[in-house]
Amino acid sequence: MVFRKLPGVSASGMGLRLSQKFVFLLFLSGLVTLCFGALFFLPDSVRLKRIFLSKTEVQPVTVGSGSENDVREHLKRPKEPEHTRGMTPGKGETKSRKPPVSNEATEERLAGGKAQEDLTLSMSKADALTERVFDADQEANSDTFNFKKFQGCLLKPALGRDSGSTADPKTNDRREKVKEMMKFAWDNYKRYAWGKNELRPLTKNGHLGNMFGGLRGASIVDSLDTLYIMGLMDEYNDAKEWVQTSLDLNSNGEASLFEVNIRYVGGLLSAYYLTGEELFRNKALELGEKLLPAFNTPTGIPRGVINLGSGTSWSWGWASAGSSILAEFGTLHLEFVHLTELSNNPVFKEKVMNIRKLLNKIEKPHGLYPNFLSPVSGNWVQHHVSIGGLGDSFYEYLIKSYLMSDKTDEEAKKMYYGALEAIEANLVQKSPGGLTYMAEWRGGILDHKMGHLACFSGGMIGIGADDGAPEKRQHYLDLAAEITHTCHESYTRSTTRLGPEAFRFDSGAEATANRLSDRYYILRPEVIESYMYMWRLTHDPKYRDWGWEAVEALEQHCRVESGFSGIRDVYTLTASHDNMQQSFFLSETLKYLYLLFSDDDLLSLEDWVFNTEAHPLPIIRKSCLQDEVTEEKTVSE
Ligand code: DMJ
Repeated sequence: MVFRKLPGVSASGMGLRLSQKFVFLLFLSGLVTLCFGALFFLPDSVRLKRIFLSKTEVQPVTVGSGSENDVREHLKRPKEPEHTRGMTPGKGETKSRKPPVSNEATEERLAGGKAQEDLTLSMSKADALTERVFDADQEANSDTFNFKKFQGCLLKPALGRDSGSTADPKTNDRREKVKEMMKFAWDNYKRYAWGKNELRPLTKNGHLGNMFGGLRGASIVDSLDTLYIMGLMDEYNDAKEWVQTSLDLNSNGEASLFEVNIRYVGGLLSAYYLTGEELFRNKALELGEKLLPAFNTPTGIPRGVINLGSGTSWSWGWASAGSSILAEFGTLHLEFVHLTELSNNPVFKEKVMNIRKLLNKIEKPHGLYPNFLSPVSGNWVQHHVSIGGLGDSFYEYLIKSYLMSDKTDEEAKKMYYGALEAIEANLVQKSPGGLTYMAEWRGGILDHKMGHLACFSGGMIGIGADDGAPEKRQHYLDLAAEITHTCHESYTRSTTRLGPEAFRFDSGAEATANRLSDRYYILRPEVIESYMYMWRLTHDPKYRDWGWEAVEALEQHCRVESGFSGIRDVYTLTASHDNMQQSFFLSETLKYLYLLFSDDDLLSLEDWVFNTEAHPLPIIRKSCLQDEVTEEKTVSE
């Protein structure tokens, strides 16, 4: 082959230039590849990454009411070992990664009632745009909430005429006993676990866990309102001071959106509404703002896990096909409506109204709401329906949204009664022994099991009874009483007189647990919660007696030297404690007991609804709040 010589360039010189060019080009292409590769390591919020990867990162999830086979296939796939699970996603698969968790986390998530399988988080594919919510105007507007006027719109003083004490000495003694339990639980938390999330009462130390994304003091924030209504003012003041000086919201960990919302946002909101302390309002708004990026998904349905620092969000790895959980995204409404109320910023309410809109639009199998929904496609991922874990508080928030809106939110009302009708038609069962219970529904097949979590439904159906169709009102009240009775039976049929985590109505079981793994009791409130509502609605003294039975059982089996602990088996008297004083024991279990032994005007149901963590939020009386004439109407407390 003849090379035509270029002027002034020798053949060997030309070969050298060519190979130099080749090396240069090779280097250049390597550099470009490296740059693109590096994009994958940038945090999700970095702009370049969003520009280059946003389209390709959002992968379709194979879901939908019509694709149950795909879903079954997905569920059948053998699980990868935890340390590698989902680390190298293939095309069309969900990215997931293992969060920095210990075994303790399993207990915590079970405590929240939402974790059923493992703890792998699947990484969000949508951008986590951090949203600066408050512009200067809105910040100015946020000062417009008039606390005095709000108080003037309450029908009764928040704490009642005499802080809720009753005319009956026996009931008052019981009430004092519950207060003593709260003080005992609190003092031990303060002594051994101050600033941590929960107390470990056997080992006498604190527990942080990883449910709250690095936030601390869950027991403090969860206790503020309980301490306040019980008149434990020194303790309340310590709690308030801690919030002021030590509640740091600038944490950078992965939090459960649901848990942070119900415990922290809910706890801060109710502390504000009870006390008027601006500190609580400001903290609630600051934290609410940090939760907003979780809604940045193709549908606006938030993912379950959020990094409070970066705003990046994930779906729980155990939730199939990167789905979001009904009880999690459906349990934001009350708090977010109040965040808008207090800030004058519509963004919070808009986010939850968007969830509502999607749920209204989507087809519901037999009128039921399945537990898993894809935040990408907006379709159901599985047809598993439950009034217990994974579904529970979604239904609760429908009826409470209606009540909290001063009965103006007709859409919530329609959704609630529609859902209840479907539940009655498909889930409500009668056992051979005559006990009414709520079964679980799996694509049309019933699982005759009821979780402790589902026992809240007695109270829920009770508070909704009065606004149902006139011909159904008595029926709903009867149904509420029957469910509450069944849950009470699950307590009385155990040796400790505390109820198991789940009880069954098959293979000869009648409100008893037959599996070892269902026998634990972790200080949960739901059964007592229903006693409290049923007492307020009927004044049947049996509910107070049932509550007292629970107090005695808690004292006998859960009280230890330094606090209260859950137990591993309600059917044995040789106590095996789980060494955990859950924060909801202080915020819910003890509060509901205290209210059960108090007068109805302490946090009257005419003025307040309780969020799912028992934090009282006021009914929003728009017309009164906007009425100039009622300005400064005073309620003497
Ligand atoms: C609480 O955090 C709330 O009641 C939630 O709705 C369910 N789980 C616990 C109590 O059992």
